[in-house]
Amino acid sequence: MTDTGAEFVVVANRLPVDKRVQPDGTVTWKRAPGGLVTALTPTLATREAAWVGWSGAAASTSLDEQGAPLDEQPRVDGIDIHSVPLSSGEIADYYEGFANSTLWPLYHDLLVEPVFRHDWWDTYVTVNRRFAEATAASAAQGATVWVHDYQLQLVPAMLRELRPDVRIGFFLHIPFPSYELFTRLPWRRELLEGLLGADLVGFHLPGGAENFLTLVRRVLDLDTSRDPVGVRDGLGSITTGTRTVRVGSFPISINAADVADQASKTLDRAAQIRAELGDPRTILLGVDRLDYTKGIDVRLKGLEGLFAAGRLDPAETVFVQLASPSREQVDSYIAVRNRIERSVSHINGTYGTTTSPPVRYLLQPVPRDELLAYFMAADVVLVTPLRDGMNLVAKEYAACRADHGGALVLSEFTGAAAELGEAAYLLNPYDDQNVMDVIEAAVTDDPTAKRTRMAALHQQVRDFDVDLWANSFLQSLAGAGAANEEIA
Ligand code: GDG
Repeated sequence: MTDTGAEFVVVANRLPVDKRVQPDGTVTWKRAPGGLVTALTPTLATREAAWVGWSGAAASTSLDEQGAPLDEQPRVDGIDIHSVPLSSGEIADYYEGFANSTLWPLYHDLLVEPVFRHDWWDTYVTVNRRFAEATAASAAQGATVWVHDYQLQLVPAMLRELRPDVRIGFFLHIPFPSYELFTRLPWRRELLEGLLGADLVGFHLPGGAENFLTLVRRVLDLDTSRDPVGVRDGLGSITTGTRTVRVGSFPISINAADVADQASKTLDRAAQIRAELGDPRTILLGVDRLDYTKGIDVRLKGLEGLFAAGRLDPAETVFVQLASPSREQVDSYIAVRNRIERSVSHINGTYGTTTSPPVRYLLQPVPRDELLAYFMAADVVLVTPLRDGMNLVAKEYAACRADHGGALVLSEFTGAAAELGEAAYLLNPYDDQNVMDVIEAAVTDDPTAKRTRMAALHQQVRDFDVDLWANSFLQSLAGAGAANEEIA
């Protein structure tokens, strides 16, 4: 780190690096592949940058309640890494508890019952303060700070108090709920006030931004704009005592050109995958973190229904589900995993043979190149969440298919449906009949119609890529920050 701190600071729950401790005790840090770090690479490369986050492992020493010091600060690929330590108790209460058993289900339409616990909330406050302090210590005078996601909603206000000189942007990667859902939270005021420390609060969709404006107006009694919020444009605004907070919609995307390029190098492996699967007529594919929001059970049920009705032939169809393990200590994740695994073995037991089960299920992360090869091998990719902020898998598949092959089945309840809904095979995951009809259509439709759809999907993700997301957010943040500095 320079003596004066970084001019651009990313604050996210997880660091973009993995820490490895060798048998002799030496520590090495390696860049971890991840959506956010890929998205921000061009921005990080052009400025003196820092990243504040958690390593993913429990701190070995016990932590001071009032805010433990940073544990380590390596520099990896030109980025100053500020590792925020969490004890195993804090991981249980802040991460598995408040973030993933309270906020995650509440913000995803109560797909499971959120748990409200005051002790979890207290730890969320403590950990958010630790992140804010680490950020305050790492940012240069007048720096731009970009805080990410639901784990850190109190950081903007805490940081503003510590460092009134910095510009603060906040982006939420998951849906933002309606007044009726959000106000169940005993800490609704505190969370809204936390976000209002930012100069710009961004959401994927205008709907999330508008929910936020309504909540601020009704819960905090502040003046807000009432016009519809546009996409990357037509920002909403909130007037607090001394500042104007801007509110906008910035749909995240991917580096589509890079994904297409990488995917084009996997064609041999894609052909090999097809052969290894027994060269079936149709390969269907699902790629998800194993999460109850993703609707993995929805697609399994649809497939089973199609086999049962004789509308798809299990002898000619293989469905590959690549599931990466996620939040494995949380009860609701254990439950959905059990449901999925029961369903997989039921389908294979009923419709398979000993040598050719129609479902191939992997519960392990797959290397990036292998994932792209699966996208190239797939005739249909099934993206069927019950609720999803955006869903990058849908965009990655569209980016891979520069050959205009394949077909995308996409749930209406993803953010991606707002942009890809016209050309994808759109379904309502809550309607059993519709799920079966749409999967069947994506398999059996006329090849020319499918190519036209995929050409449109591919063009959409090429035109609206991740640079547009990052640049439009950061430009809006610069404008919002400059306006507030003038007022001050
Ligand atoms: C949150 C929001 C929003 C998955 N399995 C493997 C693997 N992946 C990669 C995918 C994709 C990423 O993980 C998952 O991104 P999603 O967007 O689909 O979902 P969340 O993790 O829930 O992300 C979501 C996102 O934030 C960004 O704002 O879109 O709505 O919930 O890139 O390809 N990658 C590899 N192996 C795997 O096994 N290499």
